[in-house]
Amino acid sequence: GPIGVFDSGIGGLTVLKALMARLPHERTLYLGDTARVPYGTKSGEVVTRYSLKNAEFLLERGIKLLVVACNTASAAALPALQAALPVPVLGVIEPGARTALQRTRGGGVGVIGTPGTIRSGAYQRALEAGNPKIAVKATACPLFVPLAEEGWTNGDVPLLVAREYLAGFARDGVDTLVLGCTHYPLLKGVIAEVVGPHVSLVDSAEATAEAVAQLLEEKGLLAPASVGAPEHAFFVTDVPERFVEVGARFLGRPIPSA
Ligand code: DGN
Repeated sequence: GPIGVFDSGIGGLTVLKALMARLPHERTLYLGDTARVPYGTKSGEVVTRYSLKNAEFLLERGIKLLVVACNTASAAALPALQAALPVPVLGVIEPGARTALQRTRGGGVGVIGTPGTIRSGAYQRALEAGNPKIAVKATACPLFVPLAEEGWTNGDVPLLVAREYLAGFARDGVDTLVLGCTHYPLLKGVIAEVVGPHVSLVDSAEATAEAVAQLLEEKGLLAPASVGAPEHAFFVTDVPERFVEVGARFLGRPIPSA
């Protein structure tokens, strides 16, 4: 079967992009819950309910593994999804936290994400589980999501917003910063400019793709190397126009509109 991937909307396409690069032979099914986006400002209970619905849709289509390609859904719903599903379920938080712990040189780890992700404390717990002495500084950056979707990823506006959100990280001596939201890799440039060259940025999407590859290998679930390119199917819960248009920027290639 294919790998199932869901997100609240288009953001998870940055995770899918990393998955496609790391596992070029795998078929994928992507579901963007565009009717209910954003998840980042909703309660954990509601996000869990939506997440179970998304998982059910993908499971009916025969997926062998589920990737929760949304930080907010991973933070709120991972245990519920793992309990409910008969296939392995991976979120983006554990892999991102693990990479950050490997990379920090002891100066502390910063985490940025949606209000829901930061409020849940999921990154903070994952980091402290790996290293109880780690200093964690977490900040919600809600305006980064609309900026990334509107394509305002360069210039004065995102730079000013990034300065407001991130000034504290430089002062607190954080040496590693987790981009704990699917949209933030698009703003890597301005984020790096604000926090400076001594802060290493962790892209949860890449860390997650690596974790998926390891899990598939361990379980003997890797797809055999095929002759042609594998199929990538996309589903949304609202009309597809905006997903197709904005999503191409997140995925780095055109999205077929069936
Ligand atoms: N995909 C969400 C996340 O990674 O937290 C961001 C989009 C949203 O639901 N606000």
